[in-house]
Amino acid sequence: MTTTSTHRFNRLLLTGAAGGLGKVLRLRLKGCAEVLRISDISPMSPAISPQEEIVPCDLADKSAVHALVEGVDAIVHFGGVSVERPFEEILGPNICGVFHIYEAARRHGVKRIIFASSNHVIGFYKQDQTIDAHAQRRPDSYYGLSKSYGEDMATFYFDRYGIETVSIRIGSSFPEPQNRRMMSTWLSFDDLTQLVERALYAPNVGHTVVYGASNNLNVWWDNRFAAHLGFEPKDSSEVFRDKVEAQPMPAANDPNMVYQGGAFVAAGPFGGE
Ligand code: NAI
Ligand code: 15L
Repeated sequence: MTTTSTHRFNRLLLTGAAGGLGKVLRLRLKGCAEVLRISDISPMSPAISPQEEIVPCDLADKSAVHALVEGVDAIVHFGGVSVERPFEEILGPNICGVFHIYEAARRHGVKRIIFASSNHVIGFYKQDQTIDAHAQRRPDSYYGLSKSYGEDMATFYFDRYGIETVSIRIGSSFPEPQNRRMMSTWLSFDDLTQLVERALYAPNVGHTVVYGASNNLNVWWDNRFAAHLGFEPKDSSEVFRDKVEAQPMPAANDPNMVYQGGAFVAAGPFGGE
């Protein structure tokens, strides 16, 4: 998908630019801004055009994040720990990091943030339940808790300072669904791109929570509270069904077959106690 947007933003910040989704968005968001400032703690490949600014940064470092955010109009915040880890490893990048991003946004006048939240905010719902954005959160991991905290941060900074956020509870965004669970949670890169663009450009989003899934046959998430974004996923995991169903059938009580969050619900405890 190519963007149809004009250069609405002067300078757009993308965090997590060295990651799986960051690499995709780095290429696909370039039409959204005069300058795309990309950042990560991990090495990033050299600038692909003069339009890119590469700014390495540790999200846990408050002053570095404040310098990173200075001069940007909007933030696509995809950086951080993206899987379940011991709490101490999540704390700096995800919990302190999201605070640093919002506080820097306040200080530097940024008005819109797109937050890469996760289905692991609601991972303890069962796969036979359909939930909307108002369903009580049921985080399935320290990682899911950190994303839940990020969503609360977004609500607070909108209520207190008017900074708007779209929190995208991404399902599973990979080139292809990797297992049966992902037949429901899969979000294609084209649909991810469309959703991030809608989130950047839709007016008056306040703090909107939207589930990020493609137009899959069996989706567990109802996006009616995010209808104002105009997100219309085009892809479907159905084209991968034969390949996925060629995998051995897991046991009926395998978390990947029971819970929306899959294996994350069974991770830990850490530390051997
Ligand atoms: P990823 O792990 O490939 O990328 C995350 C990036 O964040 C990495 O490049 C990493 O170096 C960077 N990072 C980690 N700690 C950092 C720190 N202290 N300071 C600065 N950067 C740091 O993950 P992926 O798949 O690209 O996901 C991107 C975002 O979307 C993450 O926030 C993840 O939680 C979220 N997400 C992704 C899903 C998916 O299916 N890919 C599903 C749900 C949420
Ligand atoms: C996530 O939040 C992770 O970042 C990603 O690596 C996948 O595990 C995804 O959720 C998923 O639930 O499939």
